[in-house]
Amino acid sequence: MVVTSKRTTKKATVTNNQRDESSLSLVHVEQALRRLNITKEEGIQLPTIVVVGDQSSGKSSILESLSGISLPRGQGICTRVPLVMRLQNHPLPLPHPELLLEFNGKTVFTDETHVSDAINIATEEIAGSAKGISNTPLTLVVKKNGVPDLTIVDLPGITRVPVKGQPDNIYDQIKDIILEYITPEESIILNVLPATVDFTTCESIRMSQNVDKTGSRTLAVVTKADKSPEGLLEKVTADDVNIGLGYVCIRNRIGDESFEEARLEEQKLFESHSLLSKIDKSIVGIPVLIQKLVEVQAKMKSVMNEDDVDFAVDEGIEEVDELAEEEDVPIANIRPKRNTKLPNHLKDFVTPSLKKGSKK
Ligand SMILES: Nc1nc2c(ncn2[C@@H]2O[C@H](COP(=O)(O)OP(=O)(O)OP(=O)(O)O)[C@@H](O)[C@H]2O)c(=O)[nH]1
Ligand SMILES: [Mg+2]
Repeated sequence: MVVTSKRTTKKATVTNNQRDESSLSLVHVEQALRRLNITKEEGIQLPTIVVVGDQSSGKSSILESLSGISLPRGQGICTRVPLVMRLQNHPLPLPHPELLLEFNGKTVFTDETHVSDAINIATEEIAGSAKGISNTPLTLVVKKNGVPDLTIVDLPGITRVPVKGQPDNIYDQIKDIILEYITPEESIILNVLPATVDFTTCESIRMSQNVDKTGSRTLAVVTKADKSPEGLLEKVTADDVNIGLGYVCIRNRIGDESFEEARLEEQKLFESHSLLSKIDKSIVGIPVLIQKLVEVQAKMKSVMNEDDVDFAVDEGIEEVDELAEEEDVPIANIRPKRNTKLPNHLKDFVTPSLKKGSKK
């Protein structure tokens, strides 16, 4: 239904388009393709998962847990530019995943050991060395055997009070960036809520409710379950904040733990903690979160009728092809690609209840 309205708009645009307006329409087509998450190299990546939450709520840690790749994380403001992580399954079991960063028109090849430093260097180049933020995104492509094809955007955390080196309007700047990413109806909003706080006070809830009133494309991820187990069961059962896609409670990697150690600790925590073990196993743990994301993504994709998507893509290709001729830019074929496998580093941790749940 979303695409239908787009289809009408786009048709009109193409019909009215005059060749002497080529630069204007190139911008238009590029914007439309970006909205659909189509890139020339990779084809369609629908839909995008956007991670939002208050500062230090554990957003980047979630991306780490999903990808098994170390990212900058820590206390105070850490993520200062949007990080678009494109997880892509590699058909062959590589000894090391292929990692590359794209920003400011540059491509930087990196590896698992250096990726976190490379992101910090790129962030400084984009947003300066103080604590300011920027809306210029950094793209991290991760090609790894066994990962699900997901595009996940990590955003700066919401903060109300500027710290030294931040402009007075830091809150508005962050809010604008978040709204830009969560407003398109193709975005799945992953709302990160630390177990340590009262969910009704979370600013990210208010923002997502503004653009997704029924919560139909909002999934809540409760981090730091290890830090505040008291009352968590009640909080996720009460659902005071209109989370349509439900909750998943997790424990991210802490300190220097390896990803495997972290998953074992998480598994132990939800199995044996006197309070946390009472939470239904179908809403706890990183493997459950991945399974849910893959399912939600597939469901949203099926809602967006294939014909409509193909129509939009073909229209986009036609338009871009025409303009590419004028601009002398090579355009690769654009086709949907999808993969719904669990990452290798999580396969051992899939609980029997999850396997049972996923058959439903
Ligand atoms: N104990 C515990 N600590 C966590 C958990 N998740 C994240 N942390 C810690 O919380 C701190 C903040 O984590 P980040 O992932 O950087 O948080 P963020 O939301 O990305 O922060 P900003 O980008 O600054 O908004 C780090 O020290 C993490 O190690 C968790 O599940 N349990
Ligand atoms: Mg972060």
